[in-house]
Amino acid sequence: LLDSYGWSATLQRQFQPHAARGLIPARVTVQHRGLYRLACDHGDLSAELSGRFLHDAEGGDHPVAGDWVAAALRPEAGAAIIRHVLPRFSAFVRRAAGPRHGAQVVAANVDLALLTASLNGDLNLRRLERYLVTARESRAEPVIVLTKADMCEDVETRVAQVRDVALGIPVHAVSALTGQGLEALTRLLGPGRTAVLLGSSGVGKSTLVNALAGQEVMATQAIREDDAHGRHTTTHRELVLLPGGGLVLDTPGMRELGLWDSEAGVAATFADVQSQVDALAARCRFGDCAHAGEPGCAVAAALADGTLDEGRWRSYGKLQRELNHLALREDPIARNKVRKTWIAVNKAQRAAYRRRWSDD
Ligand SMILES: Nc1nc2c(ncn2[C@@H]2O[C@H](COP(=O)(O)OP(=O)(O)OP(=O)(O)O)[C@@H](O)[C@H]2O)c(=O)[nH]1
Ligand SMILES: [Mg+2]
Ligand SMILES: [Zn+2]
Repeated sequence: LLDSYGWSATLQRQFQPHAARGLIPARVTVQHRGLYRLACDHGDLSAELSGRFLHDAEGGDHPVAGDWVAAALRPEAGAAIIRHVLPRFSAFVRRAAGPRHGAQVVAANVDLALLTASLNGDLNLRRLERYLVTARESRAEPVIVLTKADMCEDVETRVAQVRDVALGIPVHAVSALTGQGLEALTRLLGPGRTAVLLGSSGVGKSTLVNALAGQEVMATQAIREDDAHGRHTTTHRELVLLPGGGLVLDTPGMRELGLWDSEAGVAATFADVQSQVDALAARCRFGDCAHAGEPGCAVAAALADGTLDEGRWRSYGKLQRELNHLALREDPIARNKVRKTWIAVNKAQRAAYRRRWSDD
């Protein structure tokens, strides 16, 4: 059973010290507040966190859906206690929503980040850029999925607009209703490969899971008629094993996606803008031009005549300011702790990944 959930030789090695202490390996399939469901060789278990997670600050990051954990079986049938989280090879991390500061890990150990937006209504490219930044930072492979193609008159134009900001990241138009594009998605999800669906409420994430699974696994609900917003139908995260052997993780729709520690992600997402600005800067009147209203600014001229896309330029600046603000405000110790839990082990891998994105 573990193999079908993507267990690997690397994980097996990392698990050795826990095995020596009599713990069993398992993957978190459902996460709902403090309650978990685990998949393991003993079947499906319900689990809670150990006291160390709950009371000890050193317990680190709580497990999330997709995590591999070391658990202790309890005397009651089908129950376990989660003692450790194994190092994550990828994590989609955002700034926690609402007044709570800090990072929130939305999904862990995913190979693919399916960034969803609906073709029903206005496409928000600026929001999509946020998803791209966070996904490029996650070490999962980003793929853009435009849903509800059956409700759009001009799919090709929309796809082209999205491609302009995707900088080579694949874009798929799909419809759960007609089946358009589903085969292409299924092909991306080979056996043991995990994809997470991310996006706003109502875009059709759960409907897509059901279509891929070939059965009603997740509840779905019509969007609001007045403003076409979703109703936040899904309230927990759930990893679903597909008939073809792939795994897809459904998540609750996000109201906002605040950036967390994403310098490399921002740089990669706006690499085109940055190289354009680098070239223009040589023609600014002042050598130290900040392109913020100085006379004789070549960037301002390019914005005025449309050679530089104003929407993207503004978006780039906004996200950079958001990161600077975060760096000043957040407690560096808290930030380090989050980084530590999933980055330390794979530092070299991460460097290689960054090179991969910065090369293009
Ligand atoms: N026409 C059409 N409607 C769709 C499609 N996919 C989803 N819908 C509808 O969109 C509505 C919302 O779908 P959900 O799957 O519940 O959306 P969700 O993204 O899971 O929303 P949250 O769980 O709130 O985040 C439902 O009424 C679906 O029937 C599609 O491809 N075409
Ligand atoms: Mg849903
Ligand atoms: Zn300038």
